[in-house]
Amino acid sequence: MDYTKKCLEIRRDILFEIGTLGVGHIGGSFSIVELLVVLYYKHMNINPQDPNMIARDRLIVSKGHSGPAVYAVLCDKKYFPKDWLSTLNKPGTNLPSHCDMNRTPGIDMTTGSLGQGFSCAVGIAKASKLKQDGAYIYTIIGDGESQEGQIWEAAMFASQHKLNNLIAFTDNNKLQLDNYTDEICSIEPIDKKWESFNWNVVRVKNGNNCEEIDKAIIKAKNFDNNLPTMIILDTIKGHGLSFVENSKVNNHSMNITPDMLESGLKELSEMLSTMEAK
Ligand SMILES: Cc1ncc(C[n+]2csc(CCOP(=O)(O)OP(=O)(O)O)c2C)c(N)n1
Ligand SMILES: [Mg+2]
Repeated sequence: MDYTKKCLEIRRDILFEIGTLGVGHIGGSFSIVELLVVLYYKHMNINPQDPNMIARDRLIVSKGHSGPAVYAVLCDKKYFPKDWLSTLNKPGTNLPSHCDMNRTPGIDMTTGSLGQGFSCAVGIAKASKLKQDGAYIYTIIGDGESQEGQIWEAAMFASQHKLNNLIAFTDNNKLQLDNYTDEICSIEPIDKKWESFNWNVVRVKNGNNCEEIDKAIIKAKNFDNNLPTMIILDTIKGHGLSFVENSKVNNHSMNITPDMLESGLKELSEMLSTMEAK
């Protein structure tokens, strides 16, 4: 798997989705592209022909506003046809801006109210343990989302119940809705917080590097202490496209004009061609 190429293609599709609509959560979608690619193309035991396969691995994207990123990957995996991507959040769509398990094949939990999806992931991991089905349950929370008390209630339950089938990620992109997380309500030292809740903790310095993410997941699967694992990914919000990344505090939900869509698609296509020429 050529991770770099796949990430460029996925970013192109996310930009297309949001640019076609004209507005959307592009920053937090771009920061988890590498994570989604490593999960869906290397680690997850899933079957796009049978989205509800028994004992499949699951991904609960608790920061549900990153739906556009998940849709780009699910579409590439052939869960649904490509023309769905131009319907993002339009009336009657199967791709609402926030993840909805009743509308989109491949979405394992309806999310968007921050904090709640993580509790669902913990519940699903507990159910999987009771069924002894051998599945891994993956879940992604945001750094801003980590300010929610509900996260820490679920965290206590997961370690007490020895949910070592649960591998969670914090997309630590340092920004929340309209400012730096540190300036609003800092979550640091976030690794020590998870350790004190009795979780295994792995911190990935470059959370937008597929190889580093892959190593962290392998490490999480190989702990032999029955505890859940939190992988903290130090990411960049809006990573991978210059005008999005440079917008920083303004890239949470951005208006994308037709000109921005065109220039962004051009930038990503040029990066793809440079890569292919090598
Ligand atoms: C309970 C709840 N409160 C507020 C919101 C509105 N909201 C949506 S995204 C967001 C910021 C989240 O920041 P973070 O978790 O860091 O996400 P990311 O940076 O990855 O986009 C907020 C406040 C929400 N969806 N749910
Ligand atoms: Mg954030």
